[in-house]
This record gives sequence, structure tokens and C-alpha cells, in this order.
Amino acid sequence: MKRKKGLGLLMVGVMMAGLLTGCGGNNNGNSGNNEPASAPANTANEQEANAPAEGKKLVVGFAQIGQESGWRDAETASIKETFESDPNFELKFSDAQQKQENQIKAIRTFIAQKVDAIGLAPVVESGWETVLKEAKDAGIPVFLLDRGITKGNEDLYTSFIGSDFILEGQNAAKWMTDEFGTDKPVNIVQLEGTVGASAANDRKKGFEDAIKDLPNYKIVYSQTGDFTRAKGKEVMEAYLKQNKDIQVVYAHNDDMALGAIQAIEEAGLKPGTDIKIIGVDGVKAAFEAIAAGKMNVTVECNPLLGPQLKQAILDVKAGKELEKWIKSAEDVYFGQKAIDALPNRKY
Ligand code: GZL
Repeated sequence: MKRKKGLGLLMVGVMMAGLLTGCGGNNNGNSGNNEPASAPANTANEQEANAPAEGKKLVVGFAQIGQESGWRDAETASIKETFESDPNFELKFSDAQQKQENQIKAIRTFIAQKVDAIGLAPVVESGWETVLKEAKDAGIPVFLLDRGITKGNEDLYTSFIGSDFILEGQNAAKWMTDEFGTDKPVNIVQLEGTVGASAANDRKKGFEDAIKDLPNYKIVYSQTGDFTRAKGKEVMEAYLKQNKDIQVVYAHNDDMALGAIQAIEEAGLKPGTDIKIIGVDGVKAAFEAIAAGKMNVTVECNPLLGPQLKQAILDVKAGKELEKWIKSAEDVYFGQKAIDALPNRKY
């Protein structure tokens, strides 16, 4: 361990020199073109400085959830691009197909392979204590990406890199109350994300807390669509068969919102006009739906977290103290602002 650490530190020192001289990467996702400010390309001598020192690369194991949404695919692309394009890193990537037991298995494999760092996007909040304790006992730093785990386990991971889901829910509610005011009845269908996921729990909490003292706002139906377009459509179809007197759909991600739009059209109603559509993520298809008048707002949640994960790993290997929560900076897009941003959206 000593030798590895020594080597690791030596190489990181070399890389840090390269990083400090070469790239001014930024540490938070930003709105507008939804790309973190790209670092200038390395010049020849910076590439030299970044060249892997003798000995091993930093090996990173990433336990990804799956491929349930456009957002998830964008996050996977960001992680792969970040680590596979850097000769100082080796990425071991696993796709759990939405199953927590597969993520736990992947983490155990990474521990057995003695990786230098583990990244995890926890599909649900609970059930991680045992395996993350095994990683801690093995001296391997764990970084949570995009979703959190049950509170009280902060000692089991180095940092959480991701968004403020409660704020996202509040921003969704704010758009709605700005749009409708408070003096007329507003019936809402809420399409919830994956049961038990922090993104779903907190987007629900932020939204519902924001309207709990507004008697005219009623959530008439709330059901999980598991963050997928197909399920979002299915849930919306079933509900419209029993009641069409709704004014808003609040979907915990854009993919479910896009599925609901299809169901609303097939029921003979006009999404975006008869029923206002609120999504979260900021995927390109949502911007296109807003431009087409079929969707009203998307609350951005930045998936381009690869650069932040890499920087966090380098900082820890260089002995730096990290924030427990490395937050993404995000925005809310509707109307002309969404139309103007569409050409620059990268995911
Ligand atoms: C948010 C992420 C969520 C996205 C969904 O950080 O966990 O999971 O909002 C994705 O699109 O499925």
C-alpha cells in the first residue's frame, strides 16, 4: 500500500503540475451551454507534464445505475470521455441494469481489484452501509455521483457530487405558481422517479412543501414512472382514462414528461396548452418540446459530472480536504430562454 501510495502521490504531483499550468477546468456544471467551461487543450510541454509517471495509472471503478434516461446516458458519456481520454487513468465501468445488487457486486469486484477510487451513482438511498464499510476498510475513497444515500452515513464516502434536488422541486413549483397564481384551482399529476431514489424523494419533497399552504393546488394523482419515457406514458394514459380535469403534469425527469406528452396528445388534448408540462433534467429533447409548444419548463440537472469526479479524485490523492457536497450550478429553462439555449445544449 505504501509503495502504491508513494507512486500514486508522485504521479499525482506530476499531473497536478500539468493541471495547474494547463487546464482551468471549472468545478461546477453551468447553465446556457450546459458544458463546464472547457479547459484549453494541453500544449506539448503540458502533455509531457501530464504524461503518466513510471508505474501505475490511477484506476477508477464506476458503478453506474443503467440506461433508463437520456440524462443517464449523458452522465455515462461524460464519465467515459473524461477518464478514457486521460492516459493517467484506467476506468473500470459497470452497468447495473437498475439493480442495487449488481451495483453492490461491482463495488466488491472493484475492492478485490484494489482500485484507487470508486464512483457510485446509488440507484436508491438505502442499503449501502455494509459494502461502503468494506471499501472504507480497504482504504479506497468512494465518491457518490448524482444521487445520495441515507443520511447519517457521511463517513462512508468522501464527497457527493451532484444537484440540490429539493431546490429543483422548489423551482418547479415556483414556475407553476408564477404561471397560475393562487386564486384558481390547479389539479396536478405528479410522475415520480424511481421508488427510493434520492432524486425522486427530494424533488417530491421540494415541490410538495412549496405548495402545502396553497389550498387551490391539489396533487390529484402521484405515481412512479421510474424515470423512463415508456412508464411515464403508461401512467399518464391510465390516469387520463379516469380524469381529464388536470392543469399541470410535474414529472421528476424530462423522459417521463415526454412520455406524458405522447399520452396527452393521444387522449386528444394539447400538451403545453390544455395541460402545462414541467420536467427536470434539461435534456435536449425537452428543449425541443418547449420550442414546439408541447412542454413548458425544464429544471436543469447537470449530468456532465465526469470532470468534477476526476478533479475530486486528483484532489484527494494530492491530500486535499474536499467539501462533503460538491454542488452543480443549474438553471431553469422556459419560453424564449429555452429556445435561445437549444442550439448550445450538449445532452
Ligand atoms: C439525477 C439523476 C436522475 C435524473 C433522471 O441526478 O439521478 O436519474 O433526473 C435519471 O433522468 O434517471
